[in-house]
Amino acid sequence: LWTKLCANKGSDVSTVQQSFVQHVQSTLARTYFNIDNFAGYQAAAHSLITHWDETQQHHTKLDVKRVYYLSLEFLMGRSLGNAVLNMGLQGTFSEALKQLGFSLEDVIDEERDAALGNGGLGRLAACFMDSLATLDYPAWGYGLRYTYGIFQQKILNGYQVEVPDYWLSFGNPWEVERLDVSYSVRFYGQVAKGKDASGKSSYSWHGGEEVEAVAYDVPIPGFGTKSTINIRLWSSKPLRSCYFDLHSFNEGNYQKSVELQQRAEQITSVLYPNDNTMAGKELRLKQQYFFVSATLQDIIRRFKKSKRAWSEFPNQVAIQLNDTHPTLGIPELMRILVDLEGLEWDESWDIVTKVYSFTNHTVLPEAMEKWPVSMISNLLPRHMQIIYDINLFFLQKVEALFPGDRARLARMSIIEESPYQQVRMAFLAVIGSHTVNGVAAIHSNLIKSTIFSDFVEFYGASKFQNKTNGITPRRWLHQANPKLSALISEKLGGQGWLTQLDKLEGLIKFADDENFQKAWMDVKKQNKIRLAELIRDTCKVIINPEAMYDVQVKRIHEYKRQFMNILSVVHRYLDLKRMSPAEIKETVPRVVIFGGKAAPGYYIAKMVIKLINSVAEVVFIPDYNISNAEVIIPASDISEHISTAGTEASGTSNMKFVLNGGLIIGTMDGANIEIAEEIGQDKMFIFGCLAEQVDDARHNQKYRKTSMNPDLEGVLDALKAGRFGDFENFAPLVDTLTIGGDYYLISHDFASCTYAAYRDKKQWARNSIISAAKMGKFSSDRSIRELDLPSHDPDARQSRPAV
Ligand code: 26V
Repeated sequence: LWTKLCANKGSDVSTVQQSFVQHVQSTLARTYFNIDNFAGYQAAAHSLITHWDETQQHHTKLDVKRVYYLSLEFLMGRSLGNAVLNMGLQGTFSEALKQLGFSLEDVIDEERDAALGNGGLGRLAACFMDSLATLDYPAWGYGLRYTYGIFQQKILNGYQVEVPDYWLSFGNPWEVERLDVSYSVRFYGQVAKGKDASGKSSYSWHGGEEVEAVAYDVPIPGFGTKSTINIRLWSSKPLRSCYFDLHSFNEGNYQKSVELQQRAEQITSVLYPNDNTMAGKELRLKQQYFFVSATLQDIIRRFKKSKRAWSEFPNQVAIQLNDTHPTLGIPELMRILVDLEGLEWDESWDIVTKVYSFTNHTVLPEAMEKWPVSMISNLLPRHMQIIYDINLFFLQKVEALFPGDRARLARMSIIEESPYQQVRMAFLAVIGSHTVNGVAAIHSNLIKSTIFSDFVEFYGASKFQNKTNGITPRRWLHQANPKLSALISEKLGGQGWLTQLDKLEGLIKFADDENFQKAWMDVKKQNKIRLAELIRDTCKVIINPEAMYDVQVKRIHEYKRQFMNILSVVHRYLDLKRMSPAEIKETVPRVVIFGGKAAPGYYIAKMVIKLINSVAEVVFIPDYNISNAEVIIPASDISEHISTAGTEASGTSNMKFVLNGGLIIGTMDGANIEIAEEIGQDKMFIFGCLAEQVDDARHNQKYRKTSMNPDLEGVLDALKAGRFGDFENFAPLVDTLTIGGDYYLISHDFASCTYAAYRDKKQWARNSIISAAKMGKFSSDRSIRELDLPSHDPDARQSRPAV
């Protein structure tokens, strides 16, 4: 009977409507005459997720090895539009809602972004989940359910103001609360040393405080498959057994008893908004341990159901660490195996290193996670001992291979000694993993020759691999740019390209076809009008869709050089002021569009925002996020990816822009290099210092062996003359170029960064088409296939039983 009832899932208009109405009435307890677009959104979401839980049972039945993607960040954006497209229900939902008096678009617009991430790293995790589901991998994502996502950015008087993102205030229909899935997590306390039955030393960690981790599951439907995978997000709660600190309560100290409860909830309260800088706060360390403790308990509980021996754990479990943030999972798994399961150290270490692999996402020194030994000893005393032991056994092996090389031991030690003892999380991650990967070819080579060079000598090069990032074409073209998607499908005779992106190459033969060029550029024009409307509504600025749109949207950081971009805008403006009317007529009208958040404590980045807003005729779109990115990216003619060579590990928006027919201005950095390899350098505006020249250029800049670029000097003079408001404001910014030694080489790269032609419209259209057509490599499906994960499930590829 159950099977019969569960199988009763039609995907026709009337079944969708029945489900919708049922959710309005019973889930939302509303009536049809009292339902607005927001309730429409909620009911639609509930209708979609009702029957999503079959893939797990299927994988359990198949008893397959699973891959676990551990990430402190998932930058998902909205889900409704994506879900209907992935499930092939766009037409049905659109019609079903229309007949009920709703527009699907308006209903989609009611959803708030799930913004549980900072930028590239969090969005990559989200793209990977889409690909894992689409490719039918038996995968789980694990993360934290922050009560507050990345802050909302308001611009007041040109300055960034941060507003808390209380994204759950009206509920979240996409999550399933699993009160039955919860674990307790310990902090602080003591380690007791004892002896086990055989007389061997044993350790137990006790005391301190405990909190509860409760699971919330977010289903991720694959595109064109019935596979749905899960992201399991943990929320912290007070331990069920001690909702009140009874002792305090009995003493009449009500205040204190509630405090404990609040301390527990604080753990998953807020996403740390630093991107590429390490703050070193104890609460962040707590988040990381809370996360890995709950996740490993869950993974192990699932493993134990199969009643296998521990030696089989690596045949059943693969864990990918998204940066160093979940690295405490390494000593935590050791603690579980040695202290709780009674395995020998060597046997445990063998298991651990077979299970973990680690992705590095940055080489910036300020982003490298290091935690004070004193802090870890206090918060996680047993883990600190285990880290010391891992280090000891590791350094003994280094010593055996390189006898007497004291300097090498100091360089490779997990513990940095000076100015005070700190744990180098990246080294712990390398030592505890079987493979390490970078996120673009240049970056993977760089980590081998810089931060991990000693480890390459020790382990051999094959442990260090490259997995160039990718993006999901489902969200970043099909969903964000429906008109271009339709045009491509029409030309290629179907939607096969959405799961085999290499098929886009089929467009090349139309690159010179004038009708196709026109259709292609028409779509761009419509997308530009859509963006002009967004800018009108959010910035109260009217822009001209005939002008070239020049876009730089990404987190604000000195290494990304938004400062250089705005200085070049001022330079072109000063040039225009000098030109005759005839000359001005020859120039290409250009609208320069910026967007991006600065970390709240990053003073220089915030001043860059203020400067951008002080230059008239430049648009700064507030609160750059996934949802407005979906409008901005398809509308760009040209976009800026202009980091100092060797600093941007990969970048992923560069891929999104080109896939949507935008050209790019970029340096030879990150994935720009591989994009150039695929589409041809001639189709990009490439400029600037190469990575291998950076050291020399920096040296020369710092010791003033090269003088400042004269155009740049002219721009700084205009700033100093107060052309863009009180100079005092901007003095610290200008100082970074002078007394700061211009570390990011703005002067060095300034001459060549300013111009891009847009005059020959035909040539532009051709370049745009060919570039997009050659983006096949940059699908996140390709990245996932390369990750060498447990094999996927060929039986899952049947059409989805829908609602
Ligand atoms: C670092 C930290 C340090 C501790 C506090 C919280 C926090 C949050 C984020 C980060 C940044 C990690 C590095 C990162 O985001 N890298 C970016 O990764 C993208 C995906 O691989 C890549 O495309 C970008 O180039 C790279 O900057």
